[in-house]
Amino acid sequence: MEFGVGELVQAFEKPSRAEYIVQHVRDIGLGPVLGPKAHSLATAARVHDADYLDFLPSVWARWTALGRSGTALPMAWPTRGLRGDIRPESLDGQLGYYSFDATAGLVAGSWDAIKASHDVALTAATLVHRGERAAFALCRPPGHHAGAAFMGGFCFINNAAVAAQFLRDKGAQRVAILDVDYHHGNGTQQIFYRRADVLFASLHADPRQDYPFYAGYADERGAGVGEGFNHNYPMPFGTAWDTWRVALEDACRKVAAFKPDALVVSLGVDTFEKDPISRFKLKTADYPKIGKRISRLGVPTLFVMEGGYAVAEIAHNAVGVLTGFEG
Ligand code: 6XA
Ligand code: ZN
Repeated sequence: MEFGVGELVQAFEKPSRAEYIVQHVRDIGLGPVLGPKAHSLATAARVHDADYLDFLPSVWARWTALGRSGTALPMAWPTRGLRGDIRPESLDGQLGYYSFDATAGLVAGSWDAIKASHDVALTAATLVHRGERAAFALCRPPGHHAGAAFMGGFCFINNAAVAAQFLRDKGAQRVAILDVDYHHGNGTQQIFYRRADVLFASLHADPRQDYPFYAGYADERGAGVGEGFNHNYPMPFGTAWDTWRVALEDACRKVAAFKPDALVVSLGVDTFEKDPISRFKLKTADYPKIGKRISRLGVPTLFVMEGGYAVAEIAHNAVGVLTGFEG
């Protein structure tokens, strides 16, 4: 469940999203479909704080030990003027301490799904490391809103960030992350904000108008040695392909100038005109064009699934990017 307008509603981020996509991949014979191989959290610990990674698997047992059921959700946050430097002992306090919103609820199977999603990303990243031109990590839950020590926006572990760090640790000198989801990848941005070895470029809804509201503005360009390695392209409600593609072109030029050894694409298809929670106007026919442009970068590419909630069309849109990439 998640907070809807005035009530708790069935979550938009649901299993059928991935089921439709994998079925379509099989139907068109896009490539072998592999299950995830279990990985340790060692790479995740290089982009997330250790205490946050200890907290996540503990939530559900602690929630039920309090006699609760339903969905574990935070209800208080250390906002401006409060003591964000203190980690409370209470589970309710810690849920707020480790989140930036109330849209990352946990239920009984959540940790297993979070860990499996992380394993999917690392299994696919390994294929790219071993020389595949591209691989697709069909992750769910998604990851790009998760920061070093916070969850939010259906995200817990930042799968794309873990994969990028993995590729760095396996020898890639520079890794670029291109985030084409409708929402700003605020977690990914935060994780790499002070680094020059991982470039982050994100195309998304203007945070003045849409979630995540408090990050994603064009003047966020990185800090310290990372200054100039973060690029945001906020766009207004109603943005369609003719405008969106100009931002994609600019972002791809930034990526090319960076000369990355590997590229991670945070692939959200909630830019779709019929997406139930988004306000861009991309059409199904636009998605292969995204893949084609990314392919022209000529960089080994890992696609990591993020958002997209128009379930009937999600498979054609997400897989459309991949077939456009394949040419
Ligand atoms: C919360 C919106 C969460 C956005 C999730 C998403 N009302 N992120 O698709 O990419
Ligand atoms: Zn999204």
